[in-house]
Amino acid sequence: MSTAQYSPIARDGLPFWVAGFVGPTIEARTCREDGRDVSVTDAEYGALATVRVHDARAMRATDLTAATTSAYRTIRRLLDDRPALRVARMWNFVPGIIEPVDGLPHRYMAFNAGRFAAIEEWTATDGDVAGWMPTASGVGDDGPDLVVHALAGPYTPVPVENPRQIPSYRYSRRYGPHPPCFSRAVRVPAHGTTGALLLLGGTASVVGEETRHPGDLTAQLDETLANLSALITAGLPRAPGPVALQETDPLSPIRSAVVYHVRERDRDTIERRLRARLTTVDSIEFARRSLCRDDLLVEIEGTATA
Ligand code: 3EB
Repeated sequence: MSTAQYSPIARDGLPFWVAGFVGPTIEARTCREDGRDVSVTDAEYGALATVRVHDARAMRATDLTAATTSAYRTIRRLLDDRPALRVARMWNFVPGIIEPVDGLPHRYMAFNAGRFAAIEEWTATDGDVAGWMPTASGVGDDGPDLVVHALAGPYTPVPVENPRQIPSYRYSRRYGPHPPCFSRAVRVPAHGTTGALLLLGGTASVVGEETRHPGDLTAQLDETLANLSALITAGLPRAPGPVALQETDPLSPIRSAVVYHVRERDRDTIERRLRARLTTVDSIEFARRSLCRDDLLVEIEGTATA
C-alpha cells in the first residue's frame, strides 16, 4: 500500500510517513536499562524518542501508572538535551488497553493517570497546557510491552482542537479518574517549504466526549470522517479568495492516513469506503489493534497539507 522507505528508523508501530517527514537519520542510539529500552534517532528534521517498557501487561495498576510517568519523564529528559526541538506528536501503544487491571475497568485508565501526572510536570515548566500540548494516538498492543514514541522537531507546534469534541484533558470522570492529555492535531512547518503540515492525532467516532454509533462500523467511519473534516477546517485555514474557486472537499488535504481497526473482518469495508472518500491520499496503512474504548471499532490518524 505505502511505498515509503522506513529503513533507518526502527518502526515499532510508527506510521510510514514519519520517516519521510524527519528525513535521513544522522545518528540512532538505543540503550537498555532496567526493564526498558530507550532509543533516540536524530534525523535531519527532528528526532524520534522511544521508550519500551518490558512486560507492562503484567504490571499492577499502580506500577503501570508509575512506569508511564517515568517513560514520559525519560522522553522529556532526552529532549531537554536537544533544546532546539519541541514535541509535536506522541504514539502510545498500551498492552491490553481495555482489559481490567486491579480495581479499574481498563488498563487505559492506569496509563492515563501516569500520562496526566507527567504532562502536569511538563506544563509546570512550560506554562499553559493548551499552548503546546502534543497530539497523540493511544491504542492497544497485543504484545507485552508499553511503547511510547515522541516526534520532536525544530519548530513550535501549534495545537489544534476539534470544535465537535471536548478537549481530551477536559473529559469528565466518566472516562476515568484522570483524563487523557493530547491535542487533536498540531500544525508544523513542512521541511524546506513555506507550507504547513497538519499532524492529525487519533480520530474516532467521539462527539463531545461520547462515543457515537456503538457497534455500527459505517456510521462510526462517517462520524470519524466528519471529525477529520472539522479538524482540517480548524487547522488549515484557507487562503482568502472566491469561494467558487476553492477546494470544496474538506478531506482533500489528507496526504497519509493510518487506520486502526478492531476486527480483522472490517478491513475490506473500511478500505472500500475510504478509497471512495479519500480520493487524494498518497498512502493508507491499516493496523488491527484494540482501541481505548470498548465501543470504538475504528480510529484514523495521519497528515494533511494545505
Ligand atoms: C478519544 O478520546 C479516543 O489516549 O492518546 C484519540 C487520540 C484517542 C489519542 C490517546 C485517544 C488518544 O478521542 C481516542
